[in-house]
Amino acid sequence: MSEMTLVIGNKNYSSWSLRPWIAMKTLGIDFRETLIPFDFESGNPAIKAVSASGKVPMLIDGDVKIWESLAILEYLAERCPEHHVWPADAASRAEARSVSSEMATGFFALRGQCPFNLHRKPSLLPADAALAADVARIDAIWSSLLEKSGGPLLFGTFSAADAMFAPVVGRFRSYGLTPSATAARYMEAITVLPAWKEWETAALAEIWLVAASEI
Ligand SMILES: N[C@@H](CCC(=O)N[C@@H](CS)C(=O)NCC(=O)O)C(=O)O
Repeated sequence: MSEMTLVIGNKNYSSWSLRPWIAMKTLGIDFRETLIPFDFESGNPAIKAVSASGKVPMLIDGDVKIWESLAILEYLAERCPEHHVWPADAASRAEARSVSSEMATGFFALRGQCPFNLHRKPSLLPADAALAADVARIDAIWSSLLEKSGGPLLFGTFSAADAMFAPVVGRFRSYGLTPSATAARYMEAITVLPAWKEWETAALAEIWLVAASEI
């Protein structure tokens, strides 16, 4: 089998890229990485040359191109079943897919107001009801899953659901959003993952600045 390539954006800013990347690294799925820095002023021509959607991440597996982070995770689950991308138990798997879809399609206040930005010096934004509601819902998801599984990750060991929420952990930290003690323990469990550390170190070494994400 040929090696897969994951095309990603700037590690400091590309929350969607982090999702399949941290999953592949943590689950031990081999891949080559191609990083294309954002070039918003020119309309990201280098990304468009690779990805018809104009967005990253994109996984390339021979002739097959897969985009949309959740679709990439599903593709990996089928292609590499031995790496257990989703929880083994059917009920947990269904729940993991539910919270992952909720993440992929929601939380617009958090996503809009708190762009992923690892080099941001943590500070609070003005209080906002929609943002507070997103934080409360995420906290409730994490807390109920952790209570059920016993942690340290949402379904005990790492799964695609953790990949989907890892960038949220980054946002909570960068904007000083403080969840419950259980959720705070989950944030700790994500940020001690070797893959998280590797991504963060690379992000902090980047020199590109995306003005729209500097809040
Ligand atoms: N729904 C997509 C979102 C991908 C996305 O928005 N990627 C951003 C980077 S984090 C991007 O490529 N932006 C480039 C642009 O909008 O021009 C996914 O799940 O992969």
